[in-house]
Amino acid sequence: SGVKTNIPFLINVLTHETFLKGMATTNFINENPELFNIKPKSNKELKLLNFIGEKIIQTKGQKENFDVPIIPKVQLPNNLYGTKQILEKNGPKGVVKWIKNQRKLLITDTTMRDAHQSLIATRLRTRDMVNIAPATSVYGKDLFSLEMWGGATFDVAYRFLKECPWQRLEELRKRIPNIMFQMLLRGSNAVGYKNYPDNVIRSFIKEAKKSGIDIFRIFDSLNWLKGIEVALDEVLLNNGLAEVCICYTGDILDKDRDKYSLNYYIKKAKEIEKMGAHILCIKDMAGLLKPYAAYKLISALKQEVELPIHLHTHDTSGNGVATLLMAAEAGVDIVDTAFNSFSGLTSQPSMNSVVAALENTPRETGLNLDYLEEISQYWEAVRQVYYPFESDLKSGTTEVYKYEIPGGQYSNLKPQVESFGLGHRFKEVKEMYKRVNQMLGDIVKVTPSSKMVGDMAIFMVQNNLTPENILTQGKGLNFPDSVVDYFKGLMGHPEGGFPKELQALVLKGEKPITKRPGEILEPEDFQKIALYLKEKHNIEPTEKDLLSYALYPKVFDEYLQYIKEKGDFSRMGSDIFFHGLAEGETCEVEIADGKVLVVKLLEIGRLDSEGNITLSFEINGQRRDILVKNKE
Ligand code: 3PY
Ligand code: ZN
Repeated sequence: SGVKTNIPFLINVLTHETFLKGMATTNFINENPELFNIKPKSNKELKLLNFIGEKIIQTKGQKENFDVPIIPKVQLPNNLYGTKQILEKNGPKGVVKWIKNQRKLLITDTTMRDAHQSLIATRLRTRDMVNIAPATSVYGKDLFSLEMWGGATFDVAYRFLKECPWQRLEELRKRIPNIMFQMLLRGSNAVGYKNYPDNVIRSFIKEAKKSGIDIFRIFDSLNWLKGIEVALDEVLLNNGLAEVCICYTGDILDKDRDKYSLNYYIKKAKEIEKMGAHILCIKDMAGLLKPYAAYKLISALKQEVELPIHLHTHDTSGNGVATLLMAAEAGVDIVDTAFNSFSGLTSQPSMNSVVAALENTPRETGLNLDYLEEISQYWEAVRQVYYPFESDLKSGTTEVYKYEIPGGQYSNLKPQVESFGLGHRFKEVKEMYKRVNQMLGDIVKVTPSSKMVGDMAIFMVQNNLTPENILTQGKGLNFPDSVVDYFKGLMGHPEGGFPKELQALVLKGEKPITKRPGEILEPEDFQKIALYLKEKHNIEPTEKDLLSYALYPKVFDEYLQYIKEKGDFSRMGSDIFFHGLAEGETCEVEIADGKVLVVKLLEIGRLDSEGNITLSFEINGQRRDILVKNKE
């Protein structure tokens, strides 16, 4: 009777080749003992099924239908020639000269970095980038650069996607040999949220360059240029293209706000030119640069400095394309855009729109709209599976001019506020963000200073503090770490200095530092890290591993542990990675080079009395069952 009620066994019988061919004799069962075998065969199989099983439970087996992204078929010519070749042949100075000789508006695509950082909480996986890389290389051959690394993508890759950011860079480099790669580097914070010792910054830049980065876009979160000296020096030493930012804040058209005036920007631009940068970036991280202000700013800067100018903005207000066109009119050299389906809202303005707008004008970009459309359509289908990470912002909002919250933070602040149980007070937090900024003396807000303002705003709402009562009510309170670091001078120095009374309150008598933080931090001991990683994870660490640990010890530790325990699913399709399988659905999963498993979900069983669910799969034609804990 055991045999009769054993459904998995029966399925094994019914799907067996011999049985299907009608050749099963009375000895069939005795001759095929594997018919009783329904447990996963190998550890790898088990890990894979456990991973998929957990996703199935998370989505309660309700997986939607997603469009399959269509990868344009391209012929890779062997003479692809682009900005990367100009850099290789003529060096950074040659690229600068080439930029200056262009009449067309040069275009950077940010889809693989800032666009997904701003729209889907930085979750875009390497696999989805790698699949479209050859087509990007051919159809985008006239792009100036791809911003595809840095910012928040580094730690999110390890932390949430369980994949290696260095590998992403190298895989893309292999497939896109002709377009310059660009990264966002947070000055002395590298790709983190705090100041790192100088030897970490230097080693990070060296490795990033070796792995394929050409342009380093460097900024300091307070426009404190001393904070980027080391990074800039190292980029120049490694023959990289150094693009140094002025972060844009305020409104140069508003006569009542004179702290960040046109003169402020001109002064900074001249300093940056003197420091030896190759390109000047206007980094409008919140999308505050209005179209006519862009015209005014770029016109003035083109008069005052020789450096090519690269404009970065966000479309949060809905004015992004207008800003880029006005900047083009004023002579900006390069602008940041994203493929249409990853553009708009808190992301960059649409590349397709800008390219179309400039057709048959003196600044025509040379990019082919039909080609761009095909790549956009790929990204449109890819984006569908990432819907759990979308913000609920449905249309642009001019509120951003009031609150000055950067693109990435805008879509992240709400979940952060909700996690403190303050979801119903979100509007108050935004208002407080603005008031905290004023209380701090109107500062530049971009990672990590923006996070500090956000943390402080939440803290003040939580504790019923206001700028009026903080000096009395705030006594004895422990302020968020980011706020303490800021007042200690660990993020550098704001224009106009710190408000003294508030600083004393937060630091509780501790003295702030006056030097560059990197000057007082102990150099990182990479040998010690190497020993630790060898011992703990049994690996021969590469330079890159050492750096990843130095930057994010806990995150990197957990990543290595995860890969060891649960497995490496970086080659799995994103629909499965995020949503599992639907009943009856089959997928192919590459678990190692060339090793593909065909997995089908046969059935989601019922919940048993111990809170477990049996999931029945078929792997390469063999029935396999696993038991998964139902997490309610
Ligand atoms: C980052 O630092 O990640 C940013 O995108 C800042 O604008
Ligand atoms: Zn940005």
